[in-house]
Amino acid sequence: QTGPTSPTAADSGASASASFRSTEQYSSAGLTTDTARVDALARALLGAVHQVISDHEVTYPEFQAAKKWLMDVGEGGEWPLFLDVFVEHAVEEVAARKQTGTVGTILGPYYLPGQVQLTTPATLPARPDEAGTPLAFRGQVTDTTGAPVPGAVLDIWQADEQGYYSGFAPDIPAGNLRGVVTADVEGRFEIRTIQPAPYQVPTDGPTGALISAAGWHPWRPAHLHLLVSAPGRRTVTTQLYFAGGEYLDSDVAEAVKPELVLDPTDVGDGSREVTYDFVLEDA
Ligand code: MBD
Ligand code: FE
Repeated sequence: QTGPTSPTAADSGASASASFRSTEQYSSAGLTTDTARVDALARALLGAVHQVISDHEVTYPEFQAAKKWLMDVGEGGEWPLFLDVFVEHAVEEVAARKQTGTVGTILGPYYLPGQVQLTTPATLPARPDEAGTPLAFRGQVTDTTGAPVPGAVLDIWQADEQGYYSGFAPDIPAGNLRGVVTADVEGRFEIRTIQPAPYQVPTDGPTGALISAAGWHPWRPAHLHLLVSAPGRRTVTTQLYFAGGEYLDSDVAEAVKPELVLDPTDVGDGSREVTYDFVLEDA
């Protein structure tokens, strides 16, 4: 998947790093002054690394190759990509142990705050010639008792039919296939968009080099990203996938959960529709 409009790993890495640094919400929230916690985590992490080196009899050339690769990930701006693909799912699974309501999954590196605000029924910003099967996505946001949640907001972003995200690929207008949709007074929403394509980790950067050197595949199944929020409720960060789609059972980011798979029906005019309801627990 390369062509004149393909994002380079370095460009999308730089954008993802800039986006992460500028998204206040995620900047310093994890900083701790708890020395015992830092000691425990740093000791365990380094201990795990030492154990791998010992168990696998890692050589000096391998150590130097790893050092170079780590430097390349940083210089290419790929830490957000690498960490969200290979590590975030484990953090999310820990957080999920204490959650009820709609199942969450990872945020990923391509969220951008401050997108166009829309009201249901909403059509996501798209190019006049946007390729892809039109999809009408409808549903309702309720609380854990099933009561409608007024004032629910769905912040949605997705790849296009080539698997590229606006803001992280050249030649896609800013804000394309991104929007912040306010539901009606009963939490009902309708969002018109297109079905995204699977996403491929850029193969020309260090993350792609590792994937290829290890003989893995670089694909995520097609997905919609959502942040679903409402006053007084815990925001759900999730993704929705498509039944029958490629890579559902082998997501490189290990972020698929069976509860999150949509099965849209053909309407008959070449478009598809699907209903998915969200449940938000109390904050
Ligand atoms: C994506 O589109 C994504 O959702 C994740 C989690 C990682 C890399 C690219
Ligand atoms: Fe994604």
